[in-house]
Amino acid sequence: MSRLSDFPITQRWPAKNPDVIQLYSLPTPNGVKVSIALEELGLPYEAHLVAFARDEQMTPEFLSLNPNNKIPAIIDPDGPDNAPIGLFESGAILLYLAEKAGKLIPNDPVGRYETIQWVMFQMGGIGPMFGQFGHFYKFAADKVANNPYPVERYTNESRRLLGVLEGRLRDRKFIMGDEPGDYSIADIAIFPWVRGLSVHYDAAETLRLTDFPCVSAWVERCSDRPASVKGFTVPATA
Ligand SMILES: N[C@@H](CCC(=O)N[C@@H](CS)C(=O)NCC(=O)O)C(=O)O
Repeated sequence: MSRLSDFPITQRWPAKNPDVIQLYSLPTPNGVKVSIALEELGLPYEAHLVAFARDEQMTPEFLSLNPNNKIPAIIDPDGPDNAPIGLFESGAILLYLAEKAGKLIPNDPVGRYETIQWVMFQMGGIGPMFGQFGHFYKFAADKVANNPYPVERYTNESRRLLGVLEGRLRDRKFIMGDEPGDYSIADIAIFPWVRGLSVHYDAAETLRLTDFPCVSAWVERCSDRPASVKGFTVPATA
């Protein structure tokens, strides 16, 4: 598609500023990864709310951009070869934005692949496992009231993953290193999910998060950044 207006999603969510990146999202742990990255990178963007309460992720317009009916998704009107590019999957979007801006990912190949490795650790481990934990522990608790197995399984798996992070962060301020410049898309991919264990699932006690002091200090460090504070509120839900 050669113009932003060629993307059917723009019929339901029209662009007020068609020259900037269009973000289709909701402030969930997956959604805020992208708003936080956009804020950190200083890339201009326009955010559109995809309201789950109205099942908007299932509309033909949204599915035309992401057939997998999940936020976040973006269109960059100024993609490769000066043509618009549409993308879904937050890990792919983070990589795209970091490489477009030349920030939040190291330039050297080893550091770059190491960063991608930790982004994938979030995409394949933290996201799906914490997500299942939250489902059974909070959102579908009534459905498993007589069966402790799902909560036990995902509690154990979530704690195991937190242990992996604790090991990584024991001697580093950020996933990729100790310097302020080491803050990367690996941090941005992971910390909103760990924050969500308390903020979205109220599970700090059940998961005994005090066993992971380096992880907790890192979540605070990342959450306090101005770009994170702003990114948590995008798109506005009211
Ligand atoms: N692997 C995807 C996961 C995205 C995802 O699970 N998004 C959720 C919100 S956090 C969603 O859109 N759910 C709507 C649905 O499943 O209908 C990514 O990282 O982008």
